[in-house]
Amino acid sequence: MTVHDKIALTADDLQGDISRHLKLSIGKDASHASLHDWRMALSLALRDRVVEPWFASTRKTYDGKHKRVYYLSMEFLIGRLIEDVTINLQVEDMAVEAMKALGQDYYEVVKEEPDAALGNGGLGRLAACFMDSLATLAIPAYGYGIRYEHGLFEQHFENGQQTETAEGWLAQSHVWEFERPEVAYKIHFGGYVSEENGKANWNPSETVLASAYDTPVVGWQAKWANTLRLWAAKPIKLFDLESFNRGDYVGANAPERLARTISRVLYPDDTTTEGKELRLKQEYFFTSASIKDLLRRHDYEGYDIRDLHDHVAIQLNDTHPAIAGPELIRLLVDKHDFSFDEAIDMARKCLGYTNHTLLPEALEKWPADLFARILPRHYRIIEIIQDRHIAATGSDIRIIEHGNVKMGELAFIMAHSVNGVSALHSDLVKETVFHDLNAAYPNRILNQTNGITPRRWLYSCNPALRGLITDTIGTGWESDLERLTDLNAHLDDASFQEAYRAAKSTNKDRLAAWLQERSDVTLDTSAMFDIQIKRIHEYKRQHLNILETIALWNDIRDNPNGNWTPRVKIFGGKAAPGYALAKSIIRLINDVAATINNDPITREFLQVVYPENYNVSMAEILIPASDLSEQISTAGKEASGTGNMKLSLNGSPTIGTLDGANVEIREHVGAENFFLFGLTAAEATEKRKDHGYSRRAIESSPKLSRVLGQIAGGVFSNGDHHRYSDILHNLYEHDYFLVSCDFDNYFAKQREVDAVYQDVTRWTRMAAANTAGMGWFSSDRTIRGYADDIWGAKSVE
Ligand code: F58
Repeated sequence: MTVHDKIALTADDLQGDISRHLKLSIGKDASHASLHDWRMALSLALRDRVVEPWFASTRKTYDGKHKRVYYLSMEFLIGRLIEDVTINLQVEDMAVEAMKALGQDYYEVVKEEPDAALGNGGLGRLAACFMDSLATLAIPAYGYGIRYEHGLFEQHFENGQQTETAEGWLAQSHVWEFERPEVAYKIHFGGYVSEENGKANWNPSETVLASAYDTPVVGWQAKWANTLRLWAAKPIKLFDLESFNRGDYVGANAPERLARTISRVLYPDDTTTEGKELRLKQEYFFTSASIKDLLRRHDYEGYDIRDLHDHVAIQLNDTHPAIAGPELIRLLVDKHDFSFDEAIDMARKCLGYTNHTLLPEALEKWPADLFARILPRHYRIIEIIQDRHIAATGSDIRIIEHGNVKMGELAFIMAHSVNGVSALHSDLVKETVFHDLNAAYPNRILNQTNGITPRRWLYSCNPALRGLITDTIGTGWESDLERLTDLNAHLDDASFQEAYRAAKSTNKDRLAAWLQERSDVTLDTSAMFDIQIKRIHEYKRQHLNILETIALWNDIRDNPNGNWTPRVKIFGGKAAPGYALAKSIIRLINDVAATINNDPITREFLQVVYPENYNVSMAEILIPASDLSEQISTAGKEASGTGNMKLSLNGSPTIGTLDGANVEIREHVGAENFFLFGLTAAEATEKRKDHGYSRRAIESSPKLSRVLGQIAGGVFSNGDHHRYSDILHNLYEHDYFLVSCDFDNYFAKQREVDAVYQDVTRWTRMAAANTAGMGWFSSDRTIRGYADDIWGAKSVE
């Protein structure tokens, strides 16, 4: 049975459904319908076809008594959904045809959809890829998160500087979701704990409702569909009638305003102290609702609470939902009469924890007094967990220490398994942040190297390459990505190479047209497209890239008749609003772009572009068009990276350090197809002991000294000598991220890239070898790893 039989669809049916929804659900006549109306109608028609597989999956899970996975994540960076669904249902051609018959351009309609940007970066996008793979593998699962009213801020550049405005994806109705007013839980905060007959009783001072909204997530070829359940905060009392009647109209709305604040906005970072309380409330809010929901389901299905771990696997996506442990214990002890030992044991059997960072500033901790004020019962439970942990292991690691509650330690101690997200990162997790806990709980730390969904990150975003792959090795690779190794037999075949180049060229043309339309910027599509797209952070070293760009500019100006390889340097990414140095780096990139792009001497060889507001949809245009992938973080600092995987899969060799998953990418695509440079993680650690290393490195590099001198001299800031003193001071005096030490090596490696790029055959082979070698990085492989090693969950097939 084909997927089309299964969902009973022809282009005619789809056309009929779209027309019907336009009229009956949207209330518009075709002659007056806007692009937006057509999008709503198309989305609803597609959503209809997801419902059957969704119900069928729920029934099978229930009937077969299958274990369910609960993926708790503060972030799900899903992007647009129309294409996702048409691809997974395999109805793209039909949708194009149906819309055409209705006088509409499917691709224009698709572009009208706002991104669901409920995440900051890699961690949130990983959760979205995991949802796709869980559905594709038919593993019963729920994603649980927050239905933020405002997703990640929109980024603008004013005089090259980042400014932010609120994002408003829910300003239009979000047709993919189903509101579940009947599924709502009371979530409490504050108050005090009393004791009655030896039982603790939490008397909270504040209560809000967590109300569920479900989005079906359909897998490849609609074999299975899971649910993404997002919680919105609502007041228990909608309206204060008494205040209203007194004429206090503002006060009358206070309960609603207060409650809604909790799901109002996605935190762009966790570095600010303001709003800490609100963030803690957000974390508890969605975690508590999710735990209550899964317990209710367990009970509804008639299972014994003592068998919870046989039916439930809860994965904590970083520490944000780490309160899940204490919350589950609280419910087991206070409501189900478990002893503390039994409850701790049960919670641990259900919980897994994924660590995504080693950066100390990103490891969550809460002031103990704040924590105890908002969650008094949980605070007490954490003390008990800590006591039992110390008694059982003799470890001197504490959860509450120096006036802080440390969420990493809590998550670690409460999970039966803790994983890092690349081989190197997992090793470093053992050696550094959780060194002592690893000794106390040997074998608890595992590795699950990240992955990406090939449906979105190749099939959907790169139709040109998709076509070539299918023509060359047939279908099946979409859900068995390691089949891409079959391409290896064709790497030296001239006609394959030509077709591979043609596909890349199509994608570069598409990017150029997009940029022309969006920002009136013209790109030379014969130039190398060199791309760095990710959040702006010192450890990711966008400044290394822009310093190298300036050095290259200098060299070209010194020798304008040299055999230069034309390059377009493309940057994309946002800085956390409170992260001053990252914002300076953005400004520097934009300033350098303004200078270089207007230089008639270098213009044909070098261009710098930085489109504002990088997001998932932009990534889908940039990634297929990339020739060179910049993965240049300081070794030991990028936990994994997933953009590195997307770029390499789409035929963009990496220039990179031995960091995160770069290490494994290089192993899979072959060292000869990867441009390696820079200190290793161990060398970086050694280097930092070498007092004054950065000044020495700068002084011994004529190129870098010259570049920094130009910046200090105001070459890129209209003579303003101080605009970049923060970056310069940082590089000369601290340079913890070793930009100065890696600079010369990076510059030299870039010139090697230039040379290889001129050898068209060699370059094409390299690019195609990247595609062929990347199959292992499918998130299907990652999810199988979690299912087997952590969750004990099975595919229902
Ligand atoms: C990222 N973390 C890692 N955190 O940096 C990246 O190496 C890895 O590939 C990815 O996770 C997936 O494992 C990340 O994206 C955040 O966005 C935090 C969210 C909460 C606020 C602070 C940033």
